[in-house]
Amino acid sequence: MAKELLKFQDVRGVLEDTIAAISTPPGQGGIGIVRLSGQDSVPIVQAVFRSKSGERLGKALSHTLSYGHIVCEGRVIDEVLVTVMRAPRTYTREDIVEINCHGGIIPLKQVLELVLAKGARLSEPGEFTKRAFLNGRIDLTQAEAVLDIISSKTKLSCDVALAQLHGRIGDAVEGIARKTSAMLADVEASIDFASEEISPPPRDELREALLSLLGEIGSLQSRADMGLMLREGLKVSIIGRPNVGKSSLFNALLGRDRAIVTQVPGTTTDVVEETVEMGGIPVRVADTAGIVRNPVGVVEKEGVQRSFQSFRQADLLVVVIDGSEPLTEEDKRIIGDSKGKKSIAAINKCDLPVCVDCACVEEIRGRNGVLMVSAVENIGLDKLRSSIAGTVWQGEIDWGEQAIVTNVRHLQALRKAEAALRRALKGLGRAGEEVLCFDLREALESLGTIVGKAASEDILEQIFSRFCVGK
Ligand SMILES: Nc1nc2c(ncn2[C@@H]2O[C@H](COP(=O)(O)OP(=O)(O)O)[C@@H](O)[C@H]2O)c(=O)[nH]1
Ligand SMILES: [Mg+2]
Repeated sequence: MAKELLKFQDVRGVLEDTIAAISTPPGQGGIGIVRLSGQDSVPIVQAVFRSKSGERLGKALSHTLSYGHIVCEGRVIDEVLVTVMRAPRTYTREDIVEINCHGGIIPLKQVLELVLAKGARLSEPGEFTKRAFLNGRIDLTQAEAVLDIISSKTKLSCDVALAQLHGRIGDAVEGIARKTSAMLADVEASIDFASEEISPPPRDELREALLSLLGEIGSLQSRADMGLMLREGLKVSIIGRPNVGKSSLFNALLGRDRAIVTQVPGTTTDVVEETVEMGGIPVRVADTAGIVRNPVGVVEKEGVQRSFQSFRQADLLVVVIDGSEPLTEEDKRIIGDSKGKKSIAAINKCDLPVCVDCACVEEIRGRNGVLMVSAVENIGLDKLRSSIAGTVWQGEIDWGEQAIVTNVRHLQALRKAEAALRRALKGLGRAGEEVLCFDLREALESLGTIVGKAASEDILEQIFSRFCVGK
């Protein structure tokens, strides 16, 4: 792949540098690592390293540790363990040296400055991973997966990112691209060698092949909603009139007292958000100020406005109703308003005698998704959690088999490829071979951007700038 990339991107100059960065998080730690990648990694570190055994670093076997000191003008900067990993069996496919220092910011900075002074260049964010991509070790989906693994919020989202790192999405997309490319080659041959009586593939055959490609893209897209939720998290907003127990429910779902709860209506004046895991999905839960028809005063007005904003932005609403009181007009209005969105009605305070007319709630919002809960007595909360997760998916997902699109960029490119293939399908029998080739090429190009075969410098910049410096 590296070769193909060089055709449209001049990366040679960039790859000649040796880059260096502190790869561990800032602050104090047991150890801290300064990492170098590039052809001069070993000589640069050798120039500042004095091994205990007296052996030069250049002589060290690949993937071994050497013990010694980093020294500057005869002065010991730190006691270190140095790992030498020689190309190509490394993260970047280049020579990599990692200096394991004592994990304080001062020694790390000094060691970094020293290797920079000896000729290394400070790496840009994500540049190590970018090199792994440019050197053809991983495709772009795998580079993105590295970022997803680092930032994943639940084990499940981490598992899906790991599957992506192992090439699940890349392979699926490459498979589709290969078939598209083969079809394109057949049609092109019939144009180029028309005089030699190579006839274009039969229409029926082309139609079938296009439909099959569209089917494959469709099945990738069909799991994207779920995948995006898994990566980005599900936005849930807890809404209802004042004092029904929204903040209590919010705290109960979080498992700690995050929001203030009192018996005074109007206690919550702002939106409070936290992320919790439910059924493997990262869920961003928002507790909101109680919605009243005629808010009084600036604070209440602003609070209600923010509640509506959270309401609009949410993927899912949990409408809380106080079960110990009869339904009010405000309740009915809020339940009615929530009908246009995915929502669950939680009838709270079910530890107290039930006064609310549940049939009326069901009548307004439909039968499904009405749950009895008690935030204080912890009743029905597991059911609420699984209902929230259940709005993203039902049942178990077989992670072993499926490629799951978790990334908006991939989804957009799939949509573009799909549109181009649909145009090709529509044009069959009407438009000429040249038009068909044009559409197929466009589909191929969109698919290419996913794995990085046709990714522009802009796309790369967007992706890798989101990494931290030492990754
Ligand atoms: N008995 C009972 N009281 C509750 C329950 N949930 C909340 N409360 C009480 O209802 C009052 C208002 O709760 P709060 O969470 O502040 O409501 P919010 O205004 O909707 O956020 C407080 O006195 C809570 O202790 C519940 O499940 N059972
Ligand atoms: Mg509250």
